[in-house]
Amino acid sequence: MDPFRLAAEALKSSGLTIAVTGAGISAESGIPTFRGNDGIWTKYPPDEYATIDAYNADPDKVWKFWLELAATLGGSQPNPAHYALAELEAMGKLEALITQNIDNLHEVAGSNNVIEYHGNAHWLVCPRCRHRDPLDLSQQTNSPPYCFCGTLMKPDVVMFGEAIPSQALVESARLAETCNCLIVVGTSAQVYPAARLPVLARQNGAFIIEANIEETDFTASVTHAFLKGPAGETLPKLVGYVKG
Ligand code: BJW
Ligand code: ZN
Repeated sequence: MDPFRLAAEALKSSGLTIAVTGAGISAESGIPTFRGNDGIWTKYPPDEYATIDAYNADPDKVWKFWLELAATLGGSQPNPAHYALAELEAMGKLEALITQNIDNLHEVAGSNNVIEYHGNAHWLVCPRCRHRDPLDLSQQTNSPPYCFCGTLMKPDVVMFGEAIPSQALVESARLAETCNCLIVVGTSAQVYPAARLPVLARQNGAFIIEANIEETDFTASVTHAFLKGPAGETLPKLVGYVKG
C-alpha cells in the first residue's frame, strides 16, 4: 500500500498522535544537520565541542564554536515541514511535538505544544542557580557571560553528559507510552534517550510514521510507514492525504 495513504489512515483513526523531530526537519531552513557528510560534527568533533566536560575544561573554545552554530540559526525561518506539523496540531490531529532541535522554529511556525528535549539556543542558563537570560545570537564575544551569582553561564542546550530537563524527559516518555501514532521526522536515531521514544511507542502498540531522506535504524524494525524524501515535501503531502 502507498505509505502516504497508510500513514494518513493511521493518523485519521488515532486518538492520540505525537511527533518527534530532529535536525533533518530544519535542513530545508538552511540549518546544517549534525551527522553525515556536511554535518556539523565533521568540522567540530562532538568530544571536543559538545560535551559538558569539554565546556567546563575550555569554555572559551566551546563558546566560539557555539557562536558559529548560533549564527546559522539567526534569521532562519520555518519551512513547509514545520508548518505541516503546526497545521496537524491546529486540525486536532497532533497532541504534542517533541523536538530535539534547539532552533525554536516549531514555535515560530505556530506549534503550541512543543517539548524541547535538548533545550533552546535562544537562551543562556546558569548551571548553579538555573537563572536564564535571553541570548543575542548576533553577539560576538570571546567568552560566555557570568550570571549575577558569579557562575559562568552556558547556552541552555543539553550537551552530551548532561541530563535531559526532567519535565521534558518524564512527559515525553508518558506520551510515547500512551500514543496511538507517532511521527518521527529527520532524526538519525543515534542520540539517546530521544531515540528510545519511537521504540517505546512501538512497544506499546503505536503506529510509527517515519519521514526522512534516508533509512535509519528505525526504518526496518520500528517504522510502519516510511515517507522517503525531504520533509518539506513529504509532510505537506501527508497533511493533504489526511484532509482528502
Ligand atoms: C532529513 C532531511 C530532510 C536530512 N528531510 N530528513 C544509550 C546508549 C548509548 C549512549 C547513551 C545512551 N543513553 C545516553 C547516552 C549518552 C549520550 C548519547 O546518546 N550518546 C550517543 C551519541 C552514543 N546521550 C547523552 O549524553 C544525553 N544525556 C543523557 O543521556 O544524560 C544522562 C544523565 C542523567 C543524569 C545526569 C547526567 C546525565 C544528552 C544528549 C544531548 C544531545 N545534544 C546535541 C547537541 C546540542 C547542541 C550542542 O551542544 O552543540 O543535540 S547532539 C546533537 O544530536 C543535537 C541533536 O538534537 C542530536 C540528535 O541529532 P539529530 O537530530 O538526529 O540530527 P542528525 O544530524 O544526527 O540526523 C539528521 C537526520 O535528518 C538524518 O537521518 C538525515 O537523513 C535526515 N535529514 N535532511 C528529512 N530535508
Ligand atoms: Zn547563577
